[in-house]
Amino acid sequence: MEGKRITIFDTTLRDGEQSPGCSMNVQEKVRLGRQLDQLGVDVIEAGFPIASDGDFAAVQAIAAAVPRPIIAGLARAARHDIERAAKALESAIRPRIHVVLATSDIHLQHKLRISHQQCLEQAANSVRLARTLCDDVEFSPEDATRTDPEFLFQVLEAVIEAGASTLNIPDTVGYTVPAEFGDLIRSIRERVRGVERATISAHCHNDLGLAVANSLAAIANGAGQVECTINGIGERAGNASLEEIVMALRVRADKYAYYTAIATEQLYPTSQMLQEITEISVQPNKAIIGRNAFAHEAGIHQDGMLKNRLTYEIMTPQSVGVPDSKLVLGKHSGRHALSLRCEQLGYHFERRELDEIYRKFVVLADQIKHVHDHHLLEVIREAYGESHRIPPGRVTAEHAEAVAAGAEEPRRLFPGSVPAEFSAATLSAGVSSERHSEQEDYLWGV
Ligand SMILES: [Mn+2]
Repeated sequence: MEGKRITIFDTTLRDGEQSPGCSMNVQEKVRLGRQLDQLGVDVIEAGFPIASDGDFAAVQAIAAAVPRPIIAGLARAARHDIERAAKALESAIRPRIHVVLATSDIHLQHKLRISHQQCLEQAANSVRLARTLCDDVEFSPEDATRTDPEFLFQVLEAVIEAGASTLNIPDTVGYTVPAEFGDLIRSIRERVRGVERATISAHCHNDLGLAVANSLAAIANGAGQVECTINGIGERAGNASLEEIVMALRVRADKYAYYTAIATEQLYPTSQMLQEITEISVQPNKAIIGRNAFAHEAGIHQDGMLKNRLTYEIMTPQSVGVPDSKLVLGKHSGRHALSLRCEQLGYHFERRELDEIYRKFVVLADQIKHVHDHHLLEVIREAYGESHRIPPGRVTAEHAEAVAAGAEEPRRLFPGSVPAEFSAATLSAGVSSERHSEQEDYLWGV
């Protein structure tokens, strides 16, 4: 691998769990923790031990069950929090205490009611205390992006001096934009005394949909760690999505000279596990791991895909662990895709015959959103019965799979599944029978 290695700090179990409806029990957290280990994350933030006995137990259990990654526990800048975090991390091989204290005027005046001077002292003292309990201490100035930069630099200098080795810069409220956040990271790198002894980290929220873009801007300006979550879950609009950051760096290695230790083919399985545990699905068009992320329906796209995947695919589904990209048969599909599906189902048609199937298919697809295999089989049998079955000797690998899956049973697989209004009359009236040129294959769905 070329370029600089970026540390992936996963906070699915801490910040992610703070999303409404995403709480997990200890067993579920350990299960996901093991999967995050398979995925190859560098740091697992396992919880906030002072928050509840359940959180404490989860951090303890993950520290014991997942030995490879650094296991982090969150603590506010207070003695009891820090001691509780250290206690929960006792059995971790590589523990990290993550100390957080707000630094913006809004938070200092309205939430903490302390002065700048008190904030500076509390930050440094807390980090010093944490260092007596743990060699690896990370400090986060909460609401950093709304903090006066000069004061932010002072706080960062104080915590480096006190022994923090990671300086995490949170965009707690998801307010910053890429150019601004990149500038902030660069100015920290240039202006903070002792910064070369520490790793700068980014922690971005997605309130404006910019969490991943902001994280990439931070990396491009010197951040060595990003904090992110699977499926982008997290407070409010969520955190930066781990899978999007990792694949942006990987697919655009020509633009970003950085790499991660993530086993990308574990992205989809990890995402699926989280959806199963939380019973919260990602939107179908979610980048990388959404149901439609590798689905192609438009005819021109399907035709291109079947000829060469590079036409419409910038990464393979296999590279992120998705079984295969799906050619969804819908009303925008072309003949090429339809013909392939027919073959997969065990039927071969000549061009003219396929036209007939295609016309019926388009009428049906107008009525129902997704044409499933059993619908297509009924269209085929209504038109041609079993006369176009591929003889057993010519069975292709896909055909064999379809047979194994029971798709070829000589009966109506799902009786009554075709809408009643889908009759022979609507079929013949639906589309005129003029010749379709090869070019027309592409026009459907452009
Ligand atoms: Mn957060």
